[in-house]
Amino acid sequence: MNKPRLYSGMQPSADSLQVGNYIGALMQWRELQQSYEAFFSVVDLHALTQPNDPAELREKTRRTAAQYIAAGIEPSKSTLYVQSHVPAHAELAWVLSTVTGFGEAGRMTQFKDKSQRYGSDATSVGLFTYPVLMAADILLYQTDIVPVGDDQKQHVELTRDLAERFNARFGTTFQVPMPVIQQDTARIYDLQNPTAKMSKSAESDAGVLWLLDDPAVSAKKIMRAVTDSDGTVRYDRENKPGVSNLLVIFAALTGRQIPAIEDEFAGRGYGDFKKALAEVVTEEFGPVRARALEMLDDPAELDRVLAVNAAKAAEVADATLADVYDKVGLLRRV
Ligand code: ATP
Ligand code: LTN
Repeated sequence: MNKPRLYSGMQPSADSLQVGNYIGALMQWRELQQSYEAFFSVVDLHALTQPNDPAELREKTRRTAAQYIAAGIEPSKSTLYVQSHVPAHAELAWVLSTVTGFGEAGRMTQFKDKSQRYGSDATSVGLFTYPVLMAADILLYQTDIVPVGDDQKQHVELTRDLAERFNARFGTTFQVPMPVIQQDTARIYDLQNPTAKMSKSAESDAGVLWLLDDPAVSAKKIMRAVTDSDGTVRYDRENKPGVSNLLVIFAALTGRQIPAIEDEFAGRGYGDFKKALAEVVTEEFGPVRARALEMLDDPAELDRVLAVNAAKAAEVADATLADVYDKVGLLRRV
């Protein structure tokens, strides 16, 4: 029996992933890879839409892949690869761009936000077509589900529209994928600014817990996390965003329910609670960090694993691309 297909990816936009990436994405990917035929990519072509130092981008790409594996994505079970290693992504993106409306792409809120921030001269055409490349990633693999954060939902909806339009115009070619959006509790906020999403590219890193941080540094950040003057460990997103965020992290990493954690810390101060959370974080990330650093000590072996997986990915992707080229009427090279 063929398992349904799953596709997801992350940009190599930092040296380390942060706890939000781990809880909001990697923990689910790890689970879902058991019941899906999963493809996970490090989307380095997408990362080119931000300014990058070339040597650093290469390093971040390796580091992101190493952290996927260290967090439990199994490269012998799931196809974990680097996007640019499979040329079909860029090729399908071109074809899809010819069936994407200019207005349609212009309505993407991520593009509107970013282009407004950068100004029109610093906004590249690549940033505009970013969602079309993402649609190519997904459609090449005849994907059934795409687990992503809320912010990417609109891009997956566009992907569905493009697939349906292409199928209607040229005959059934693509599986129409479903977005799988994790619930609100899986959203992790910045420890210093608990109403803003924790993010790899946050302006200050004081409120970001990095997977590859030294445990002592993470502990310090947790002890300094913004709370409130109420003094009780209780979940109340509206009035106690800082404490609620820490509770969500605690619950996600231990697999425990929030009320049970509230009970455990009833009548105890924030200090005790934070100390316990620091231990949970150290226990969870200590081994992940060690495994990732060990892999990064042997980049040749990591590159080899990525090459094997890129070849697996290309087999699937090339078949879809060949079908697309035929359907749209490109002359085959003999
Ligand atoms: P950047 O700042 O470069 O945009 P990011 O840290 O916000 O990076 P992405 O690379 O955009 O993260 O996202 C990768 C995956 O991690 C996505 O599935 C996204 O939903 C998830 N993710 C990112 N940040 C969080 C968060 N704070 N809480 C829950 N999930 C998150
Ligand atoms: N745009 C996504 C990263 C991404 C992706 C994908 C996610 C690129 N291609 C395909 C799922 C499927 C982001 O910024 N998180």
